[in-house]
Amino acid sequence: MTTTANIGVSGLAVMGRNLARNLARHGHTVALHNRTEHRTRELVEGFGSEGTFVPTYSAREFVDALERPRRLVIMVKAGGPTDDVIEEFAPLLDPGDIIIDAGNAHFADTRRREAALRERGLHFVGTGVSGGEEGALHGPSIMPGGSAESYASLGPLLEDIAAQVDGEPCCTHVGPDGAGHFVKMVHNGIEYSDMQLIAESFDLLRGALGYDPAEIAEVFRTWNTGRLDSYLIEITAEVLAHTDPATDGPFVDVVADEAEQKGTGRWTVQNGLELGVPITGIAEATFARSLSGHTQLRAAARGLAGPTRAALTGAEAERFADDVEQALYASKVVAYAQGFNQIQAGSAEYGWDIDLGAVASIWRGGCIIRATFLDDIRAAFRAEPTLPTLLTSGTFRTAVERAQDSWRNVVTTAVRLGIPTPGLSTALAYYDGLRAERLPAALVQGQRDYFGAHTYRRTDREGTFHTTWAADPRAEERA
Ligand code: NBP
Repeated sequence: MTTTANIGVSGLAVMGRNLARNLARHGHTVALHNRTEHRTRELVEGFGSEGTFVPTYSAREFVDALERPRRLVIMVKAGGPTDDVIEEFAPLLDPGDIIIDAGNAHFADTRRREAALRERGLHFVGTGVSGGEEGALHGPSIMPGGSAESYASLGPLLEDIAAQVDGEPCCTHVGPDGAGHFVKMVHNGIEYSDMQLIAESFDLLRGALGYDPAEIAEVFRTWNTGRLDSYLIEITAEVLAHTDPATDGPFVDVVADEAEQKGTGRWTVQNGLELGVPITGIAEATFARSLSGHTQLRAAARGLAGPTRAALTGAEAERFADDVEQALYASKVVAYAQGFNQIQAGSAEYGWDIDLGAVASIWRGGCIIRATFLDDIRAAFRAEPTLPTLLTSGTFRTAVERAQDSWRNVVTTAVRLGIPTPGLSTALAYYDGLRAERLPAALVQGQRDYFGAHTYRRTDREGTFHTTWAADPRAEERA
C-alpha cells in the first residue's frame, strides 16, 4: 500500500466517523479503521465523495497507510477499549509517531498512558473534544494535551477542523500529558453547573410566576439576545417550546424528571475534593442529578409538608423574571470562577502551566458551553493571567455586585416557596463565603482542638497552639 494518508482515525462510531469526515472535508487524506469492518465500509459508501479516504481492514494496513511521523486518532469507547487499541497499534509504530486519544478519558489514565508510551518513544496526545456529533462534523472545540513537539505536527490539522471564532481556531495546545483531558473534564463539570442553573431558573419562572413552558421559552429567547447569549440558553428555549406530538402538550412535561450522567461530573467533583478546590456549583449540579434519579426515595418523601405557596405580590411578580436573569448570570460567574480555579489548581499540582485565557478562548465556539460570556473571561485572564478569581475582575465584579440584590431575592423567594434551587443557592453562599471578613471556621478549629487536640493558629501571634481543655481550659500550649 502507498503511504498517503495525512492522518488516520480508528473507531468509526458517530464521533470518529464525523471527525474523519471533517478532516477529509478540509482536504486531508484520512486513513480509516474500525474493529469491525462494517463501519469502515459504511463510511466510505455513505460519505466517500466528501474527500479522500483510505479504508483499511487491519491494524497493519492502517499504520502502513500513514505518512511519517504517523498521526493516529483513536476514537473508541473510553476505558479498557482505549488500552486495547493502543496495545494493538503501539508495537507497529516507529519512534516519533503520535497516537491521539480523542475519546473521553480520565486525565489520570491519559497521564499513565502518556508516560508508558513516552518510554517506548511514542507521543501520546490525550485530546478533549466537545460539541457532540454535530461539533465533530462541523467544528468542535478541541483541547489537546501531550508534548509540544507532537503539537507542532498535529496542531495545524486540529486547528483546521476546529470551530473558528473571529478567525481564531477553538483549539490550542493546553499543556503536557493529561492537561487536555483535565480541561475537558472541567468543561463538562461547568456544563453540569450551567445546565442546572438554567433548569432552576425555568422551575422558578414556572413555580413562582406560573408561566407555561412556551412563555418561558420566550423569556429564554429574550435572555439569549443579551449577556446570557449561549448555546445552552438557545437550546433550552427550543426544548421548552417543543410540543410533544403524542400528547400535544409541552414536551418537557412528558419527559421523566430523572437526569442522567455519564460520569464526567463525578470525576470533576472527585478531583475538586482531591485538590481541595470548592467547586460547589458543579458538586450541587451533580448531586441534583443524583437526587432526581432516586425515584424510590423521592416517592417516600413526596408527602412531606412544604410551605403554603403564597403568590408573589404584583410588584414582586413584575420584577421577578429580571431578578432570575440576574441570579442566573451571577451564579454562572461563580460556576466558571470555580471551574477556572480548579484548572489553576490542577495546572499547579501536575505542572502543566495552563494559560487560562487560551482555555476561555477555545471554549468560545464548538463546545456545549460556548457563550458570549467567554469573551469576557478571556479578556479577564489576558489582562491578569494569575487572577485569583473571576469574581474580582472588573467586568464580573461590577456585574455580580449589581446582581446581588436580585440574586438574594431569588434565593429567598425560592426558600419561601419551597422551590429547590441548590445551584443558585450554593453560588450565593460561595460568594458570601469568599467575601466574608471572618468565617465560622474559627469555631470549627476550636471544636477540633477540643475533641482531638488538632491545634489552631491565632490571629495575633505566630505559631500553632493547643488549649488543654480538660485539665485547665485557661492553659494554652505551643504545639
Ligand atoms: P462509543 O463510545 O459508542 O464507542 C464505539 C466505538 O468503540 C466503536 O468504533 C467500537 O468498535 C469501538 N470499540 C469498542 Br466499544 N470496544 C473496542 C475494543 N475493545 N477494541 C476496539 N474498538 C472498540 O463511540 P462514540 O459515541 O463515537 O464516542 C467515541 C469516544 O468519544 C468515546 O470515548 C466518547 O466518550 C467520546 N465522546 C463522545 C461524544 C458524544 O457526543 N458521543 C462527545 C465527546 C466525546 P465496533 O464498531 O467494532 O463496536
